[in-house]
Amino acid sequence: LTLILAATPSLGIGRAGALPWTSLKGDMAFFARVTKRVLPPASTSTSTSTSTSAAASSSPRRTQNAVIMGRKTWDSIPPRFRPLAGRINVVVSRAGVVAGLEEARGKERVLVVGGLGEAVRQLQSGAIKDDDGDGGEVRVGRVFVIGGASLYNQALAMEGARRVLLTKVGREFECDAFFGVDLEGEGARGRGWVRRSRGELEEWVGESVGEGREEGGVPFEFCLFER
Ligand code: FOL
Repeated sequence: LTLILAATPSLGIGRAGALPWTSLKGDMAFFARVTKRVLPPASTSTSTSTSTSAAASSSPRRTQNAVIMGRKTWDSIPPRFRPLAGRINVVVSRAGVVAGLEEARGKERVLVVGGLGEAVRQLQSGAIKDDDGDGGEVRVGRVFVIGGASLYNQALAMEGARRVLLTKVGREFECDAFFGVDLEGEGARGRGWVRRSRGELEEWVGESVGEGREEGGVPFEFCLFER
C-alpha cells in the first residue's frame, strides 16, 4: 500500500471537503500520472523471464493500479473526473451509500466496500472483473490510498502500508483536515519512516521529478518515505 497526498507544513490536507488550495496543476497531474502508471514490481534480481511469463499467462491480460478512497474523498472529486480514469476505484463507506455511482456507470469500475481491510482483501483476491465487457479479470498493480484523513490514519495502522508519496506544499493554507504523522519528525523516525533520495523516488514513480517546483507563488516538492 502506498499513501499519496499533498500537505502543508502543518500537515493540512483539506478544508471544507475540498483541497485547501485552489489549484496546483503540476501536483494534480503528477498524482494522475503516478497513480495510473503500471510498472513492473521492484526487484533486485536481473531475471529476464518477466515478459515471457506474462505472454504465457492467459487470463488477466490487463493490469491496472487501484485507488482506495474514503466516501468524502469520492464526494470531493469533480463528477466529470470520477471514477478516476484508468484506475480501479474503491470507495470505503461504512453505510455503503455513495453518491454519483449512477452517473459513473459505463466508466471505470467502482467497488464499494465497508472498510479498508475489505478493500485490500478484495483487491488481493484477484477477482476484479475487467470493464472491457468480455468477462475477463484485471490484474491489480499498485494500490494507492488517496485519502482522506480518516482513511490515511487507518492505513498507517496497517503493516502493509510501507510507503508515502508526499507532496510537501511550502506554504500554509487554512485547513480542517490533517495528515496523522509528521514524517520528518522524531516520532516518525522512531517508527521506522525514512525519506528516500530523489533517485529512489524517480525510480519508483517511473519519471524524473527534477528540483522543487512553484505555481502561483506556492512552492512544492515531491518526496518518498518508506518504512
Ligand atoms: N495527492 C497529491 N499529491 N495531490 C493531491 O491533490 C491529492 N488529492 C487527493 C489524493 N491524493 C493527492 C484527493 N483529492 C482528483 C481530485 C481530487 C482528489 C484527487 C483526484 C482528480 O480529479 N483527479 C484527476 C485529475 C484531474 C485534473 O487533471 O485536473 C485524475 O485523473 O486523477
